Amino acid sequence: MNIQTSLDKNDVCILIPTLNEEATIVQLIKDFRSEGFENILVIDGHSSDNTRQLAEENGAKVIVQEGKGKGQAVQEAFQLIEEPYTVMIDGDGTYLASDVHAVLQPILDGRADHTLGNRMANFESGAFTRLNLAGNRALNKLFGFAYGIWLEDILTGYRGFTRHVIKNLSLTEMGFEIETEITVESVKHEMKVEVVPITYVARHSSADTKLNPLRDGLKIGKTIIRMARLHNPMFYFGILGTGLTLSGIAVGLYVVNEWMNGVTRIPMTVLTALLILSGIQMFIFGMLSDLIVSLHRETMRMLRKRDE
Ligand SMILES: Nc1nc2c(ncn2[C@@H]2O[C@H](COP(=O)(O)OP(=O)(O)OP(=O)(O)O)[C@@H](O)[C@H]2O)c(=O)[nH]1
Ligand SMILES: [Mg+2]
Repeated sequence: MNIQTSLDKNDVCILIPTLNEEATIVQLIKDFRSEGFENILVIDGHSSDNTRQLAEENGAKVIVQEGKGKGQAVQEAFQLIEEPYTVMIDGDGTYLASDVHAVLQPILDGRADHTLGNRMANFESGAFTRLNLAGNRALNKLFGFAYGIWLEDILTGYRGFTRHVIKNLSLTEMGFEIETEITVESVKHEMKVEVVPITYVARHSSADTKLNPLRDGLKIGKTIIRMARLHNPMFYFGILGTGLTLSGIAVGLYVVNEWMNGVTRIPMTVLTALLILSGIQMFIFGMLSDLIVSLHRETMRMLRKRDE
C-alpha cells in the first residue's frame, strides 16, 4: 500500500528514541529515506556507543534528551515537533520502515488522530520472548477490562500521531510506562484511535533490551490501574470493594461455623461487619466517582466543542 501522492513527506516527522542502538540505527534511517521520508528526528538518551554520530552521518537530526528514560525523551520531543504528522518508532530495528504507510494512512484519510501498529498481527518467531508475549497479552486484557475498549497492542512502539494529539496529551511518565500513558490519554481525550497491522521482527543479536520484563511489566500494570481511577472509577473501586467484601464474607463464614460449634468470636464478628461495610462503601465511592467523572467528561466535551 502506498501513500496518497499529495502528501509532502517532509510534513511527517519520523521520531526515533534511542539508547545505545548503534547496531540498528543506520539501517533504520536508510530504510525510511528509501521510503521517501527524510525528516528524521533521533532523540537520544545519552548513548555511550556511536548511535548519535551514526544517525547524524546518515542524515537524521539528533538531539540529546535533557533527562532520563524513554518517557522523558518522548515528552521532550513532542514539545519540539511542529510538523502536522509524527510517526514514532523504536530504534532497535524490530519494526519495519515499510509499514510507515499503513501507520499513516488512517490519519491522512482523517479517520484517526492516533494509530497503533499492532505487533500481534504478524510477529516473527523470537520477536517476543515467551514472558514478553504473555505479559503483553495480560496487560492488553487488563487495559481492555479497565477502559472498556479493545486496542490489541497498547504497548506498541510504532505509532502515528497528528500534531493535535502530541500537543494535547498531558504526559508525565518518564520510563516505559509512556506507551500506556499515551494510549490512556488518547482514550480519555476521546481522540480517534485506530489499530493497524504491522510486522514485528526479532531484535538484532548484538543489541540489548533496555526493558526489564518483570519490573517494567509490573510498573505498566500499576499505571493502567492507577490511571483507571480517573477514567473508570467503578473498575478501580470495584476491585477494592470486591476484595474487602470477599474477605469479610470469608471471616464471617468462619465466625458462623464457630458459633454453630458453641464458640462466640466477638472481635471477629466486629471485623466481619467492618470488612463488609467498608467493601460496600467502596462500591458507593465508585458510583459517586463515576458520576463526577461523567460530569467532568461532559464539561470537557463542551469545552472542546467550543474550541473547535
Ligand atoms: N531516548 C531514550 N530512548 C530510550 C531509552 N530507553 C530505551 N530507549 C529506546 O526506546 C526504544 C524501545 O526500547 P527497547 O529496549 O527496545 O524496549 P521495548 O521495545 O519496549 O522492549 P523489547 O521488547 O525488549 O525490545 C529503543 O529504541 C530504545 O533505544 C531512554 O532512556 N532514552
Ligand atoms: Mg524493542
